[in-house]
Amino acid sequence: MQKKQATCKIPGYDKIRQKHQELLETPNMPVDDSNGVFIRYQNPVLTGAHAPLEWRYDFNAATNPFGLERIGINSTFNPGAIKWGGKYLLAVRVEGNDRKSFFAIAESPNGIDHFKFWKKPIELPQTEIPDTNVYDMRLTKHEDGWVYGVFCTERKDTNAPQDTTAAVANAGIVRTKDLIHWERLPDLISSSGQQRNVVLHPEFVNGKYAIYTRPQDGFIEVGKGGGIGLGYIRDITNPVLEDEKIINQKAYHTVYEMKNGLGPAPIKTEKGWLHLAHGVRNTAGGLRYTLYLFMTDLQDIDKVIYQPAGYFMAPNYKETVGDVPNVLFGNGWITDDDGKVFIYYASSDTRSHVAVSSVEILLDYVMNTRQDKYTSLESVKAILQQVESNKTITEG
Ligand code: M1P
Repeated sequence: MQKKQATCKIPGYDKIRQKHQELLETPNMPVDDSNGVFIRYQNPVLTGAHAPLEWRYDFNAATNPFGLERIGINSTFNPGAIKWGGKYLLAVRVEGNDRKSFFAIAESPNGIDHFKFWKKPIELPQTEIPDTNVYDMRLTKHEDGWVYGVFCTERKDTNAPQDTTAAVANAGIVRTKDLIHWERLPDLISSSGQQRNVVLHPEFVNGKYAIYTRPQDGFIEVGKGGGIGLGYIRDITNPVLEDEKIINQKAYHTVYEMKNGLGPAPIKTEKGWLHLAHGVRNTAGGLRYTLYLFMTDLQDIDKVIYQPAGYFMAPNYKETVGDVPNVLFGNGWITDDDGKVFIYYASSDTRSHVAVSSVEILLDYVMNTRQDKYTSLESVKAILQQVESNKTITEG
């Protein structure tokens, strides 16, 4: 049988390309059920199906006569975010069918739709001990002039060679001036067994780099550790963590009862540093991840000055479904010059979404929502007080 020419296109390619293009060009519309604090959008901004066809298909009919997808992309989630050259850029955790995650940049002209991956994923430089898996990059435009990407690097726990699930998580650090060329710095050096959800603060504090952490004893369970920590680094090229202390604790019977972790680098406002974080509680149906906000003092960045009770955003019905159900995770947000805030979050470790708010609204939410008083009775009292004060309005 005569071999097909190597330059042949696979059958059905035009249809695949057309469907992919349609997906990329689908407009995203606001959902009409806003609670006033943020507006969700109808469609995810990125799914596995958004991944470029060139990553997935071998378009040579001689080597792929049936036009099969050769490399499957399972999910696109937990994106870091940055405004860059007027565009909205996401550093997305892309996970293949092989379970390995990597980072790829996707950009949109408006932050809401038309997100398109750059041609190639990021080929992350390695340290002496290569990463097995990498995920959840937080992008920080630092006042030292670099853009830093701090991410979780996961490796096999060599102390438990027989346990095929035993792993160690730490913070990997890269920096760039153009989001194309990345310089790898040493991983975070801390006294904690493991670290995840590590985020660089955008400004120096007393001449040092300030970095948010989440020390933990085990890979999944935080154990005796946990809580959002803050520590300092003198030299980012030798990132030894000093003076780490927990600034935002987990607490019994709250949405962050089991663990919590910071999302993106905080937004600086005139009232304080605005933080987005995730809190985790356990349920009979497994872990539930929701997003919450808090604010720290502008000068004393280790001091929490506002923290509304409960969650800011929880998975809606569609978002509860995915590879790891009942999870919202947010590690990227972008503030426009007019104060509009694009909150990028992922649902159930599967897809990425956007919700839109503003600095003004988020400040009002954080500063004027009641704090948790930790009992049912206190929650009822808060409602009764509101009913009472509403009487003067509704009953004249
Ligand atoms: O599966 C939910 C999330 O679990 C981890 O987050 P945390 O360490 O806070 O529990 C991370 O693996 C994260 O990527 C994932 O979305």
